Amino acid sequence: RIGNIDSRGALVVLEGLDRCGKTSQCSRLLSYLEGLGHSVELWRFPDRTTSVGQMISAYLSNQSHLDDHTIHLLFSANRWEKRSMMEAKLKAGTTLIVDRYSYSGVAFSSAKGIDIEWCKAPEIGLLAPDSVLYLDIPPEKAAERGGYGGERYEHLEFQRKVAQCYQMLRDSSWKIIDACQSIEDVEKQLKEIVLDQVTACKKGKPFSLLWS
Ligand code: 2DT
Repeated sequence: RIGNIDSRGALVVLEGLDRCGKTSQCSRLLSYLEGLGHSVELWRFPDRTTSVGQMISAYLSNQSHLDDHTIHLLFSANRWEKRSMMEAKLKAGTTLIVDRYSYSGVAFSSAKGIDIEWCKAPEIGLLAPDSVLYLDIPPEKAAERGGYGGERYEHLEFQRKVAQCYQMLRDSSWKIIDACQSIEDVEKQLKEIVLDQVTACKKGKPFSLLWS
């Protein structure tokens, strides 16, 4: 606590289709903020290191088969098991750059035809991001980039459905970034938005919860 404000870290989430460039932008943001002397960590969901995460990983690599609702709840459980650590880090002043979050959870499951409200329900009460950076790319363009790794969801047809489902989740915390631009141009825009959020959270911007 500085004076009478609760200074904290920012919760910044990157979302988008496979091959939109999320992961490399996350690491660029990490080094940028570190360079400015901020306390910052890179997180990703699914977090495959936990026991729930290992079940998810086996499912994604087609080593196991699970009912669509079951895997949805496991993805959500994987966020819930990290929730208290997330809140503690933010309160201690650490900014978290998070590669995928509840929006992936809802977009990928509702793309299979599960009701969107049902998909959102288990996410209620998780921390809401201060900013959702959506790296916008047409599914065809992303597919052209190649390197789909052969995991369960890495097919153009399914990615098209996911893109439509993401559209329905946009709210005021979203910033849509054109991910067809050069890596450097995308990076420049992301840095500006993230630095603004880090500053706002240092000044005591209150937490909010999903799903709002
Ligand atoms: P990567 O590890 O390559 O990002 O792929 N997914 C992710 C879901 O279906 N639900 C979720 O809640 C999350 C976080 C997106 C992970 C794959 O898992 C999908 C791609």
